[in-house]
Amino acid sequence: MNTKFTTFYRHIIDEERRFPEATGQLSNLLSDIALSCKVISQEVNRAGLIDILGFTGEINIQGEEVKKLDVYANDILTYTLQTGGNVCALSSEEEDTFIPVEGKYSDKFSENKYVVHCDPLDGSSNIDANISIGTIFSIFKRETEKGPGTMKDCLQVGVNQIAAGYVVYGSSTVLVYTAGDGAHCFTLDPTVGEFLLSNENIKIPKESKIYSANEGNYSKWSKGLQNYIRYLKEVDNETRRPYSSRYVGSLVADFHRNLLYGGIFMYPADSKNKNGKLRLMYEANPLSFIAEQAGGKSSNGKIRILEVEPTELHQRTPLFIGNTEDVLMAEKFLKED
Ligand code: P6P
Repeated sequence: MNTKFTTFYRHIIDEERRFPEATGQLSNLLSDIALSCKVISQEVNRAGLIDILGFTGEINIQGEEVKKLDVYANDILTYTLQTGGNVCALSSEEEDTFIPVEGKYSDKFSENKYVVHCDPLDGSSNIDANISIGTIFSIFKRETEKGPGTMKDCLQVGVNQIAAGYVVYGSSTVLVYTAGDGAHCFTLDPTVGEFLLSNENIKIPKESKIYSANEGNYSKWSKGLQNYIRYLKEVDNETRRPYSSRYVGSLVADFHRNLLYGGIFMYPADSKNKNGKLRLMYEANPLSFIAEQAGGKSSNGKIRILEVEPTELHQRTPLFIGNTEDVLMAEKFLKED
């Protein structure tokens, strides 16, 4: 495909053509999300210039100080999703519970078909240091027939995802998404305001030598995990060890680098946080869908993330994601526990 002028919208319309029964709602929904992220990108890039930095003084459900850009990104995304006519329910890291959405049209063919889980601005603690941050989204088809969505529509296992993606607000703004037919990367050209295809059908490089983890938590990790980290630091040319440690502390930035360069990202459970820190529905599930579409693997250390049955909207999960070979090796060491 001539990537020079393949916009995100052109790409999703071409994807839609594969499904004759498509009503166009998914294309419209993905388009709405992309538009929201263009607006968020503007604000993120201007944050240093206008007095939008600093704290609103509010505390979100995660017990974290909420920065104004978090609130802004959440407002933009939740407004767009609620008014777009394609979503029956949505959840956000910034919202205590899910938001049911009334149907916009009457006939059943255009019943709001989708559910969206999102992290409007992940890594926001890095905003003031100008470190890359991002938006993550996960899309399911509703389970109920019609009307406003319910918790049943929201709490679905990851394998049910219809589409997923993230946007990294970094040196440039890139969007990576999958609708189940490969993972594709688009770069925002701010002069025309379009996401242009920059990397189609991304595949995680076969051989990696990067690991990403917050080793400040080492003393709280299990023996098996400590042994795995020590294994990665041993010298063995055949297995490309020692690996390089790369950790930004912003999930989308760490994940995106490993997706393109190869590597394993870990946010494990520890003695203080039995389920780790990251959230299943709007962090682990969407990135796991993308990782698998790119030929990688993602697990909670024992089972495939996409097969973890959710019980709560904001539930946490340990996460090991990236090269299949690396995730399998990590799981092998964890079996020692
Ligand atoms: P730690 C950022 O706050 C975040 O939610 C993710 O983006 C990131 O991967 C993780 O937390 C970093 O956590 O404990 O290493 O600072």
